[in-house]
Formats: sequence, structure tokens, C-alpha cells
Amino acid sequence: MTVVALAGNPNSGKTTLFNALTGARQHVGNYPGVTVEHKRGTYVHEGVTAQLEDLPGIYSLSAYSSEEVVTRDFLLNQSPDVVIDIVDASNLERNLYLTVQLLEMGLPVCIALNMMDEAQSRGMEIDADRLASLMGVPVVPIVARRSEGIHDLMKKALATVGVAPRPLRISYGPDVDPVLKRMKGAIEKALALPEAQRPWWAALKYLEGDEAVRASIAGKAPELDRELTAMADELDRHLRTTLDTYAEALIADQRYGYIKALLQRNVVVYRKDRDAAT
Ligand code: GDP
Ligand code: K
Ligand code: MG
Repeated sequence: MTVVALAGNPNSGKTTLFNALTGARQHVGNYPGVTVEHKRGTYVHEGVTAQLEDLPGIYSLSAYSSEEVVTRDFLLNQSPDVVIDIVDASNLERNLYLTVQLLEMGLPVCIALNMMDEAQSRGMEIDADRLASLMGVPVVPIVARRSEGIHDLMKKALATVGVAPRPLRISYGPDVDPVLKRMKGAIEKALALPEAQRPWWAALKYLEGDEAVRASIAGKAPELDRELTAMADELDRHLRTTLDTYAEALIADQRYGYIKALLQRNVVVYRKDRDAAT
């Protein structure tokens, strides 16, 4: 069966959408070893069925919290056919930080623009088609609490299954980009490593100081790990002396910069006649 994962920030409406799509066809358990809830359900509508996974809410795809680890491991190892990324439309900028990371991982993504009622009452008009063309993935406005748009969302999400995703590649600037490229090349040569399937992403994770990715590579290819660690350390030293920063911070800044610039391209318009009562 087609597997659809629901990912998004906490409080973006994942569970509301999951419940609206699966009704009583749900199974709730725990992920092994952690007290993080695992919810699986079945979507059945007009002859279409799919398996739905309500993943733990996260703000980032680092591996600092158990929620982040569980969600990331699921996305990396279970390879869902499509990831519905639930975005709170009334908090677009903050929510897109996760979206960018999902796209950088090269996952097949469909964006659910939830809480459109809330955005509207704040006087925001969001151009979903424009956002879709800028991000290169479908964007479907919904109001999960009222089940509005949810079948259209599933239709668009399932239509992407089997289409090879185009990973997002944003520039991290003249200091980081060349190092990223060299690290990617080094990882690509280690064909037997699972990380070689996502060499650019794995290189980026090294620069972000991701212990899980480092440990995974170090366990299987200690020499490659030493090489990558040396490159990452050298970049950090350079950034500290020239810009008083370090790679992880610079990468986060550049991601936010990318999102800010994107949103300024007529994605959001504030109505002047907004409801004075809100
Ligand atoms: P989760 O943490 O992502 O699972 O989010 P929940 O599904 O628990 O939803 C968080 C809150 O947002 C709840 O109070 C929901 O009722 C509310 N909510 C969900 N969808 C919508 C929506 O489309 N519009 C509005 N206004 N509220 C919503
Ligand atoms: K709310
Ligand atoms: Mg939830």
C-alpha cells in the first residue's frame, strides 16, 4: 500500500488532519525504546486507499530530541512514498524552516497549507500556486479542523508518487559551498554507505555537527569520517576567524534568509480591509 507520512511543526494540525483522513481506522502504539507516540491509520476514499503515518511534531531535522530522531529515522529508513508537510499558514516563515530541510533531504513532498481560516482572519492572502512554483512541489490550502480541502490534498499528494523528487539546493555562500562540494565528492566514493545515497545532505549534516550521521559514517568508514571531520573543522576555524561564526549557525541563517527572500516574492499579501474584530 502507498505510505503517506505526515510531518510538520508541533501544533500545525497534523493530528487533526490525520483524524479527519483516517477516522476510526487508527492504530496507536509507541516507537521502540522511546516514549514517543506512533500513530498509523488507513485512508479510504472513493476507491483510493493509503497508509498514513502521523509523525512526531518537529521544528528541525537535526537529531537533538527523540521526536527529531524518530521522525528523521522514519523518513530516512522507511522511505514513505510521499511526505505531506503540514504548514501553519498563519506562521509561514517559521514553518517553512522544516519544509526547506525536507526538500534538502530530497524527499517527495506535498505541502498542506493548513489553518487557512486563521491566516484569513489575520488579513493574510497566500498565493498557494506561487509558493508551489517557487518551491517546486504541490501546495494545497486546507482547513483541517473543518475537513476542508483534505481530499484534494490527498489527490495531489498521491499524484506525486513515483515522480522523482528534485532536491532543493540552496547556496550557503562562498565559504561553505566549495567545502560542501568537496565533502559530497568524498562521500559519493563510499558507494556501500547508505549516506552515499544522499551525499550532499550527509555533507551538510557534517557541517551542522550532526552526531548521528557522524557516528554512522565513523562506524563503517573511519577514514572517510576523519577526512570529513577535518574539512568541517577547518571550515569552522576559518569562519570563526573571518566572520566570528561557525558552520551550523551560518547554515541556519542562510536557510532563514532563503525563506525570507522567497516570501517577499508576492507569496503573502496583507489585505487592508482586514476584519477589525480579529
Ligand atoms: P499537531 O500538534 O500538529 O498534531 O496539531 P493538532 O492537530 O493537535 O492541532 C493543534 C491545534 O490547532 C488544535 O487546537 C486544533 O484544533 C487546531 N487546528 C487544527 N487545524 C486547524 C485549522 O485548520 N484551523 C484552525 N483555526 N485551527 C486548527
Ligand atoms: K490554533
Ligand atoms: Mg499531534
